[in-house]
Amino acid sequence: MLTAGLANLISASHMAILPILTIPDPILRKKARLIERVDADLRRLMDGMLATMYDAPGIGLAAPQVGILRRLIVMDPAKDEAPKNPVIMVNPEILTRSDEMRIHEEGCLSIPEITAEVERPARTRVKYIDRHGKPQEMELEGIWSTLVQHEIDHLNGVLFIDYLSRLKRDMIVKKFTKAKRADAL
Ligand code: GNR
Ligand code: NI
Repeated sequence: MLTAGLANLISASHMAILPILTIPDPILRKKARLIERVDADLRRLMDGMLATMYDAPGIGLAAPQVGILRRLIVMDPAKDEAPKNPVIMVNPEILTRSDEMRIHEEGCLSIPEITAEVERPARTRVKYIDRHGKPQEMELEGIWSTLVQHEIDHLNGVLFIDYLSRLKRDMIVKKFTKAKRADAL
């Protein structure tokens, strides 16, 4: 007989890849709601989001990007060759941010093929609920600090282009609006 853990791993391996919303989809601008409990349905969504993130490939994914307005994020910034090291956070909250900042060239699966340098706090302390429903706290630095802030922004309807000049942001949004309009013709 399979243990629950193994059964979950197997279901994750043939989990359907979820479609990722792209700008200017209005869902991406909405605030996601708090999650009330960590149950089997939520763990299925976690597995689906991880499978979707690795397939893309990306290093993070927030539930609103797959059309679910709930406060759930998954992250794994490890390089391709490195063993998988996913971190899953339910209802993540930033407790403290360092004064020290870092700049990282960011991309977003909801804004394909666009990257830009964004400056964010270099260290972030976060509290969240884990996959087992247990409260946790974690201190993140480097790429992890950038990434957790990028993902929590998604839960609040904020995108990395919001940190760029209005001119640059408007140009990017316009490009995607036009491309989608052309697709619809
Ligand atoms: O795959 C992603 N790469 C990335 C690179 C630098 C900073 C942030 C990110 S997150 C992004 C995936 C994504 O869109 N997550 O919301
Ligand atoms: Ni993103």
